[in-house]
Amino acid sequence: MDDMAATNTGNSGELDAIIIGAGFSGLYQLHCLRDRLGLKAAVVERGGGVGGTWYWNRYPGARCDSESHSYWYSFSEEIVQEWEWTERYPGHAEICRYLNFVADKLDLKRDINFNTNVTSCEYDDAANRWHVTTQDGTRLTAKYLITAVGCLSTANVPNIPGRDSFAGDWYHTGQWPHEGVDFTGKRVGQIGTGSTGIQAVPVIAAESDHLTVFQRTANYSVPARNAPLTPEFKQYVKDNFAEIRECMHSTPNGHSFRIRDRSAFDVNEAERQDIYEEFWDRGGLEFRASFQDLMFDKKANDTAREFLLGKIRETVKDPETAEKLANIDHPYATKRPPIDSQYFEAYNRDNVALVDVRSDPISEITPTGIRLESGAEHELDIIVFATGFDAMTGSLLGLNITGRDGLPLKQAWEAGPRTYLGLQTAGFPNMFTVTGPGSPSVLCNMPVCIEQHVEWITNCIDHLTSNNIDQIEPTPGAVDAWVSHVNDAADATLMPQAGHSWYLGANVPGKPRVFMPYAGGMHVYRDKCNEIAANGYQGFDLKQQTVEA
Ligand code: N01
Repeated sequence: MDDMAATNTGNSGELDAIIIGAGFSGLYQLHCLRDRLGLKAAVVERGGGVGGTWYWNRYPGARCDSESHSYWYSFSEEIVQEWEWTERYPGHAEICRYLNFVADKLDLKRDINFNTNVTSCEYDDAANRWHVTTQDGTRLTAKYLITAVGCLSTANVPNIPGRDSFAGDWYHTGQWPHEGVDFTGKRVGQIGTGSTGIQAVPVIAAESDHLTVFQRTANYSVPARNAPLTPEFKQYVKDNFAEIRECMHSTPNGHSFRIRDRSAFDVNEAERQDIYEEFWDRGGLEFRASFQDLMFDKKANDTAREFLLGKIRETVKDPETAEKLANIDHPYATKRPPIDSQYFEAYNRDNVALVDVRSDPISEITPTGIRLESGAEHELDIIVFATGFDAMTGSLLGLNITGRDGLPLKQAWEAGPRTYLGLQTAGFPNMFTVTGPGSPSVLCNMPVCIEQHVEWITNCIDHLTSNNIDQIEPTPGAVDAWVSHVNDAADATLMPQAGHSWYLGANVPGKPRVFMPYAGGMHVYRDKCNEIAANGYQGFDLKQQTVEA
């Protein structure tokens, strides 16, 4: 068990609310329902400790791409003042320490059932209750079900023929062993060059005998420029947190920087290059904020693309490898833009090779390595799958949720997720999802959208309780209108142009292709949610139930 884990507290029986997941969302949701509303609430968590995504993602180089002073809870001034981050971007271990600190400070662990897998969640129409069953047969019952399972928590391990015949060891980055992996003297193959793969490459390259990277889609990356935080910066954050929070709450992506209010064509080419150089030197996700039209105008985006491709060619010494890395098929930031620490530089090492599996796909995994369609073989001792997640819907569908009249969520979402505000689905009364599909979620700095959702859900439940309302559920019309608005918001950006993106579900064979997150901006979304609540929960059906005698 994890060293920071708590024991299973054995919460069971009849509750007001069951929360699934003990990551950023579930912890705050528990605090709000239990300590603010005084409800009887418990969390069910499959991991042995708190952390959610960060409990599992312990792969080499795992670090958050949001800056530490924006990647934490902002609801408590006391917590902000007591906690101190050490680096510009927090590593996974520090994030886990932070979440343990918060959980202990708020005394949350006593109401969390760790090491507990949910096997089904069933809505009982007659009783207006949710029954949650766990793998040991325990049944918890509550009026409200809150799924706080994260957007990127179900590993996507591609079913490549022969995978189970591999005589070496293989790992998925999102299910990394807690004891770590010793790469010393090993020939490692890594499949995948998304945000995770790009973080892992330099670290595995330094620790292993040899690393072969299997790249299907080449990717842009901007240096993170991680560094220890200075005492002055730490003090600045503590002294100015209200202002920092105001910025995070009023920007489309929830970061602590603003998107510059200028077009890429408001400046001449030389000035534009200087601006890109300045943002490149500054490092991080802020590069995307250098001009306001990068996500909307293909020509503007092309200017960023050319700059970034130039950087790859400048950095990578072998021209053939540089061309493979620069052969990028989508506009910049239309897939989640990675940031890195010496990613392209790693290809200048003698022990790193790049294999383009777009032109020569993987045909099978053999006992000794990976074989390509051309017949080329790569002998390996370890395979690392940095192949991402069944994002946004995988973990929700994995809960085997059935709503009114036994309707499975899988069936309701057969053609893709259909929610109102990402918060609720028609036919699933009193079930709320934190950062669900149809909400800004993964297009926003996660703690910001998590806090907004948790607070909205808390206020909503408070409203229901205070007004003796038994049930809330969106109307089918409100769901239809929201789904169509989510599509329109995506279509207004360049993001749907990245055909292979997990935003569209395209990375999982057979998954419906629907743009899942809400691309209209977190600030816009926040206002909409507030307005809907202020208008008496417009678009939701609020019912007093006639309970059978
Ligand atoms: O996953 P991905 P990820 N054969 O899906 C390739 C967040 N995150 O874990 O693009 C060969 O982006 C796949 O290729 P393609 C962040 O939101 C956050 O890297 O499908 N290749 C791609 O290259 C991020 O976006 C932080 O053609 C295969 C890669 O595997 C999200 O997690 C840090 C393949 C998967 O990339 C997911 O990132 C890290 C196959 N069969 C990640 N299947 C933070 O800082 C897949 N690939 C918070």
